[in-house]
Amino acid sequence: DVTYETLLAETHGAVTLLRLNRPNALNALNSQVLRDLIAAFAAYDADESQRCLVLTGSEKAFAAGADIKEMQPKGFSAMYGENFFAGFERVSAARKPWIAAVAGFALGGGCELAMMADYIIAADTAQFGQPEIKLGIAPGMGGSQRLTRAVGKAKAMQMCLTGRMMKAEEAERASLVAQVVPAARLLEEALAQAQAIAAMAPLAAMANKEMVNAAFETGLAHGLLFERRLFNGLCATQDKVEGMAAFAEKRAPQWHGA
Ligand code: CO8
Repeated sequence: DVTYETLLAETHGAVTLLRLNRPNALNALNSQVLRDLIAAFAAYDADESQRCLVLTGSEKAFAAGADIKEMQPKGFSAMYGENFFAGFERVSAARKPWIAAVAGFALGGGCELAMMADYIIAADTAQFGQPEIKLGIAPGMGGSQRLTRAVGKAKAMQMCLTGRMMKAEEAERASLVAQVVPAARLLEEALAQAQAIAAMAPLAAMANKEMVNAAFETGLAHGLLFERRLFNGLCATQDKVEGMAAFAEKRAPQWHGA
């Protein structure tokens, strides 16, 4: 298992588990966390033995936002000039599937990081929010866009303008999270789902992810065409032949990843 300064990484068979690990700052995201996350996600995407990833935090906080103390001295020139926090796109651009397992606070950049996941599983203790307005700023890692796409304008606007937090149960009702589970079972449940995904044909997993994501980038006609092209493409894989043969023969498939 690799060690990062701000991240604990373990492998559980074909599943990578990453835990944000800055307990003294409620996992606030600073430049080091960003570097560690980019490295860990690059390693995951490149490692053929790894088929799904779970990103989690602590019981108290997934992440309480970007690190306010690091941002405090930075004005426009520094933020724009350094392209501060550039590179987070590489986390959202992971080609392979990943799940955010959120307990406690997911605020500001923490909420935005969770929303970069393919989906979120929340503990019943989870609280989501975009409280940036209280600091005289606004979301900067995708929150205004991804939250609005997830929960719609009314709730996104209310959360961004008032900075209020949304608890797990409401987050599930509002489709921000796929599922809420008791806090004690969060990791077990996320890892079980990740193992199930990891056991699927890997090209099919990437294609499923890619086509659902295309729904956010295209109109319906192009999205449907994109889906059909990928679908037809998958029909040229060995794993399609194997998957259908295994079904017909009432046995478990043996994936080739090809
Ligand atoms: N940054 C830095 N340190 C933090 C942060 C943070 N976001 N959140 C908590 N901490 C630190 C606290 O300062 C405290 O440290 P210390 O013990 O040294 O004083 C420690 O973590 C524990 O925190 P609290 O004592 O405050 O714990 P509480 O349980 O009392 O409160 C809260 C928990 C409610 C979560 C509270 O900590 C809080 O409000 N945190 C800030 C939440 C916030 O405003 N987040 C948004 C930050 S802005 C942002 O994320 C912008 C993202 C876009 C960046 C784009 C760049 C291009």
